[in-house]
Amino acid sequence: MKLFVYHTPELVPSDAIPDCAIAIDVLRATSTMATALAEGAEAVQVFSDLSELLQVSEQWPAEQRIRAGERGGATVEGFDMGNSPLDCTAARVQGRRLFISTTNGTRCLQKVQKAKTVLAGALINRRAVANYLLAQQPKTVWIAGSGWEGSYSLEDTVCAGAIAHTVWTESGAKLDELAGNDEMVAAIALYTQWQDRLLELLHHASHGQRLLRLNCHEDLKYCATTDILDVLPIQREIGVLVSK
Ligand code: 3SL
Repeated sequence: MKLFVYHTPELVPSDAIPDCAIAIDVLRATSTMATALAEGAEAVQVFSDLSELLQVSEQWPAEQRIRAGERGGATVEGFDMGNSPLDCTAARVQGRRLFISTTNGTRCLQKVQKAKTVLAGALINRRAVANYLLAQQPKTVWIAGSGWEGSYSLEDTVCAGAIAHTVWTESGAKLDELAGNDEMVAAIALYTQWQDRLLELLHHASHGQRLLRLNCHEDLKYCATTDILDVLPIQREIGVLVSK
């Protein structure tokens, strides 16, 4: 297995297709998707475009859908919810499809959607993602951070490092056998430096600070917690993720 880390969707190669791609948006899209599926959502369907989301979800029975829209961290007017994982309670999402569009996370998923297997990873389901890689041993794995509008995000890279670190230490592989690029080694270094202070790191992150200004303290706490959900969001058809 070779693990490649890309910090933003823009850095993901367009001229190849990996065996497995993992989209990461710790704050907060992939944390929200994992939570929705863990709480019993039927599926998560992702859109980069808000009007396309409205058009497609309109054809779905109203009582079986929930529409989540986020721009700049805030809920888009007219949508059922924004992008807080804490809003994904069973009472709200169970048996429903979550139609979601966010600033960066849904764009990242779309960038890797042609991979043979597409997963959504976050700190909260790191163990489930790592176990999948350890069991399935895909040859090439791309771990793609969502970043923020083309820029690097600390929280996505530390999560990439957390996944890569688990695979490295538990597979018994040598680092240079496993590393597909320098970014993967750097991501592991970031994770090992901060693994016991992930919440503090999220407070340093520029998007963490943006969310704190929006009073999302509890979201940061939740998204900084590792391995609390045994759920693996996996793409069943283009743009539609279900729980494996
Ligand atoms: O950028 C995104 O996709 C979002 O996750 C941003 S936010 O955390 O909802 O503000």
